Amino acid sequence: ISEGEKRLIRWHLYVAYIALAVGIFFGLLQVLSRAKLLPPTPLYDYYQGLTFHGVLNALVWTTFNIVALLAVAVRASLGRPLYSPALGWTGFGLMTVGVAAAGYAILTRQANVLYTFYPPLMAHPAFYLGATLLIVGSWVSGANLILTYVAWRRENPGQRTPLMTFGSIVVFVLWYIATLGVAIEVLFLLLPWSLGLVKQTNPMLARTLFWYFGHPLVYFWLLPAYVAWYTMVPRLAGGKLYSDPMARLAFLMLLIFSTPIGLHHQYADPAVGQEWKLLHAFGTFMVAIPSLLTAFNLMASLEYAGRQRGGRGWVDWIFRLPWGEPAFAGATLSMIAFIFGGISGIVNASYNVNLVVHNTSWVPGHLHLTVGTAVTLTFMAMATWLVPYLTGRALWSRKAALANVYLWFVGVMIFAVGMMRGGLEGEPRRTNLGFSPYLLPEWRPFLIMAAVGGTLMFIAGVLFLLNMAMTLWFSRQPAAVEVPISEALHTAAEAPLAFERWRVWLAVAAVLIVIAYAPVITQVLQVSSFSAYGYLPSSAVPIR
Ligand code: HAS
Ligand code: HEM
Repeated sequence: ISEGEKRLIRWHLYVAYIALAVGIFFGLLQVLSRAKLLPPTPLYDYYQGLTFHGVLNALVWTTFNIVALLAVAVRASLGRPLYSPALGWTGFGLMTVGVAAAGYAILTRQANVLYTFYPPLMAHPAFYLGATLLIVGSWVSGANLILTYVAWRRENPGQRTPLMTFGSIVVFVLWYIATLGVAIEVLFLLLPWSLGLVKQTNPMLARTLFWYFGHPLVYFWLLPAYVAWYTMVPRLAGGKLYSDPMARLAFLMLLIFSTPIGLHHQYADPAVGQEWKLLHAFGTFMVAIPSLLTAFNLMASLEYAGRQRGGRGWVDWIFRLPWGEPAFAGATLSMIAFIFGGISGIVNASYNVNLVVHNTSWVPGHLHLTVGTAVTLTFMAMATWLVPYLTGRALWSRKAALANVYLWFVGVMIFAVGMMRGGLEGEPRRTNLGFSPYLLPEWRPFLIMAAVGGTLMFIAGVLFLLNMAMTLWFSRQPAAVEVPISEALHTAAEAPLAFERWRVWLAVAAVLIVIAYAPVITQVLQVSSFSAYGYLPSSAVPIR
């Protein structure tokens, strides 16, 4: 990998780390403020902070990390240079300008609309423009990886695609399909409305388009972590991936089932019929299956590694795994957190049970176990070899890295239990409970629990950022680090050739999307209308 490529990837990480730093700072303020542990000050606006928190953590930290990690994965597994440095830098430039534009709107309190930006709350046009540029930039960066793959395919006809690249290509194909929804929402509904070209909009149509995008978005976050779990962790553990073909099957199932299920975020919405919500509920159970396959495949891989290291009996192999190695430990703790993230997701997906947890703090409990830990902690863990790999310098502190991953895990388990138990008592999400007149006494212990867990996560995040900054700029000890690429027990040769017929999978995905969404969009257009004026978050008077 050339110096130029390393520089491009490092720049993605700089932006990701700045986003995480600001993002978790607001996370700490939120969790303290909800527990009444923060005095009121005009300097801190809860919804401005929550918008920064959602946007910077869930959209910026993730996207920049994903582009960086997958660029390394594709580059290393194909063993050929990335297609075009110019495309790579253009993608990075567009994404960064987008973040700056949206950041300006949030900083000046003109976009307190949260990371889901539901109308009729209206943001400054710079916010929507920024979101568009972030997405367009990621398209360009994704195109660079896909073109690298196409060039490799031409040079290596008939060869199986390495699993690392296979997973990475699925991530970006899924991303292109998903972002169509939000691109239509922003370009045709929100931007013209926020610019004043039209006065009224259709919130139900906007929400439906948003969640067409919003659910596959969560797999855009998750699948790069799966790439790491399948193709890097077995090697880090000193073993092999149990089954390469089963991993490919899981990626393909996620590709086709992740989009036609967005209505599970809208069970409580009007304008969509129950029959379609139920169909999407069944689809959601289908999309859990590849994650269950993943759980089985990874567990078998970890067991193989533990036994290779001398493990005997039913549980001894677990203790033989390299728990003192930060990259392995962080990624495996992420998997353990994801078991609970997955269970809570299945609770959410269960149509009638969802009515108990919807819009309560249960949902942020779920999302911090998934994107906030399964994904984030995996990225942190992978950074412990990735940053030394990119700089050629040793990790500044292995102890800090270990403290980082264990502390984050302990923190999130406490935080998530607090949030989720509180949610079951009716504790709402998206509310500055510390200043609300209706804080129920039974929520108190759970709010305190979440505050303790959230503070531990914050300390862990600071340790991570400190370790990365020191490694990037101050570590002097040279290190020769390689990308950990796992071998498999059941190899790619056992996978059906049909797995590489991308056109067929795209066609299947398209058919499922049409079945799941054509009647829904028609229905939404029939029963809702473009009649909502915009509101600024600061005022109950509509903007006419
Ligand atoms: Fe979700 C809401 C359903 C997965 C993120 N989700 C959210 C929101 C976010 C989010 C951000 O049905 C909030 C959106 C908002 O702001 O309103 N989610 C699911 C389901 C899954 C799921 C069924 N979610 C994710 C992932 C996310 C994510 C992944 C981010 C990365 N979610 C919902 C629903 C809602 C929702 C509803 C709406 C709630 C509402 O009412 O608003 C499934 O994909 C989960 C499947 C996962 C599993 C777990 C497999 C376990 C594995 C680990 C194995 C461990 C090993 C370790 C091997 C079945 C793979 C072994 C260790 C040793 C030591 C041996
Ligand atoms: C929401 C705390 C890290 C993504 C929240 C909420 C709290 C919180 C208390 C709920 C606010 C409310 O509903 O009123 C924290 C703390 C963190 C942390 C203490 C670590 C120090 C992260 C990370 C991510 C993330 C790493 C993603 C990568 C989100 C998202 C929401 C959220 C998407 C929902 C925002 C919304 O409802 O608009 N966080 N968080 N958080 N957090 Fe975090």
